[in-house]
Amino acid sequence: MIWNDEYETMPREALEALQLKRLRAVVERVYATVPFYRRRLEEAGVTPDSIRSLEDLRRIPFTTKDDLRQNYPYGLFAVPLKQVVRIHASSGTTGKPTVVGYTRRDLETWSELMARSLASAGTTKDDVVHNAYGYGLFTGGLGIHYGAERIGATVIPMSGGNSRRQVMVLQDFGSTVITCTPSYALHLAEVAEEMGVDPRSTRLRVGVLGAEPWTEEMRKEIEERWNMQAIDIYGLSEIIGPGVSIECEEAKHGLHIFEDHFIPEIINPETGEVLPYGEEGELVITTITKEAFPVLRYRTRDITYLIPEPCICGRTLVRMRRVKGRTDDMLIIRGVNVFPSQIEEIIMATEGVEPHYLLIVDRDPETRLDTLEVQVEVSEALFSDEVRRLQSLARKMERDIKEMLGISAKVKLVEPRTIQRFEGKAKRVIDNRKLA
Ligand code: DLL
Repeated sequence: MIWNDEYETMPREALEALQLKRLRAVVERVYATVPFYRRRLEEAGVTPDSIRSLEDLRRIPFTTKDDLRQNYPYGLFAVPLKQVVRIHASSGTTGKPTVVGYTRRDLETWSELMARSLASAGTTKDDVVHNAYGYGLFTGGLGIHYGAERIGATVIPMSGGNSRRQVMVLQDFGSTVITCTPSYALHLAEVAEEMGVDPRSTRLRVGVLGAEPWTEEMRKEIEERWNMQAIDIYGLSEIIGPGVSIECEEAKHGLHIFEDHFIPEIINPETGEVLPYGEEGELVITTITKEAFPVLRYRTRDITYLIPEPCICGRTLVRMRRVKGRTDDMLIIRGVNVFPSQIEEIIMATEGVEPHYLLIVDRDPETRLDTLEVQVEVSEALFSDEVRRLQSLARKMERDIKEMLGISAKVKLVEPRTIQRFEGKAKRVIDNRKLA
C-alpha cells in the first residue's frame, strides 16, 4: 500500500529536480551554520552556488562516524539547541555515543516516513501494532511509534524485554503487526512455545523487522514459525532512524529508499570511487531535508547495492538490496573476507540445527594463523541422537563453509538453548584477536 502517492511514485525526472533543489538548499544551510562543513567544503573548493547538478554531489567530501565523534555532542547541529525538540543517540560499542537532534519539522518528516514504511508493509488504521523495539535513546521505539500513530493504527508501546509478558500481550491484545529485530522475533517464538502458545495461532500477520543484518533464509524461518509476512526495514540514527528504506509487501525484494529525503550512493569502501547501479559497495547517504542534523555524504559502512529497475508496487524509488553486513563486522580470516550473514545462510540451509549461532575468531598462538569456530545449536530431536550423527552433521557444515566461502572453520554443535538470546540487536561474533 502506498501512503504518499505524490512522492513515492513521482516520475524520476521530477524527483531528480526536487533532489537537486533540496541538495542546494542543504549545502547552503550547513555552509552557513556548521563550521565543520564550511571548512570541509572550502577545502574541497565547493561553494553552495557551485552545486548545479546532482553530479556535483561527488565533489562534496564524505562525512564519517569519526567526524561525528569528534564533534560530540552537538558540534554538527545546524540549528541552535532551543529549536531542537528531541535527542537520540546510537549506543556504539566503544566510547561515546553518536548524538543526533530533531526539530519539530524533523519529527514531522520522520513520522511521515515511518507512516510510509509501515504502509509499505501493509499496515492500516485497522491494525494493532505491537512495538517491541526499545524505547529510549535508540531510534527504533519512538520512530515506529509515531509512524504507527500517524497511520491511525492502535499502538502498543511494549519496548524490549520481559518476553513472557510480551507473548501474553501479543495474544490477549490481538496484535496484528509486530515490530522488533529479526533475532527477537525468533526468540519470542521460542518463548511462546515454552509457554505452550503456538506462535502460528496468534493474529499476527506481518512483522516489520530490522536494525540488524538478516538473511533470506532467516526470513523464511520467521515467516514459518509465526505464520506471518516478514518485511525488512532499514535505517540508522545518523540519518534519521528507521524509515530510510523498506521493502514493499508486493515484491519483498529490495528496500525502497525515500529519495525525496535521502540521496543514496554506493562507493568502493577502499578508494571512495562512486560505483554504478548494481555494483556492491558501501552505502553513502546525504540527507536533503533534515534541519537539526543534516549530513552530507555520510558513510554508513553498510554493504549493499542499488536496484534501479521499476518495481511491481508502482513506487519509482530506487531499491537497495538487503544489507549484507557492515564493513566493520566483516571478518578477515586468513586473508579471506567473510560476513557473518554468509555463514548464517549456510547454517539456515542445514537440516537439524537451530537458527542460533555464534562465531568465535581467534589466533593460534603457535602458528599465528586465524581460526574460526562456528557454534550452532542443534534441535532437541537431534541432540538426543547418536554422537556419530552429530559429528557427521558438523563435518558436513565444515565442508559447506569451505566450499562456499573458501575458509576452514571448526563447527561445534552445542546443546539447545545455550547460545545467548537478544532483545535488541544480536551479537554474533566474538573476535578474540582484537584482545591480543
Ligand atoms: O538500528 C535504526 C532502526 C531501528 C532500523 C529499527 C530499523 C528498525 P542504529 O542503532 O543507529 O539505528 O543502527 C544502524 O544498524 O547502519 C546497519 O548496520 C544496521 N541495520 C539497521 N537496519 C538494518 C537492516 C537503527 N534492515 C545500523 N538490515 C545500520 C541490516 C541493518 N542492517
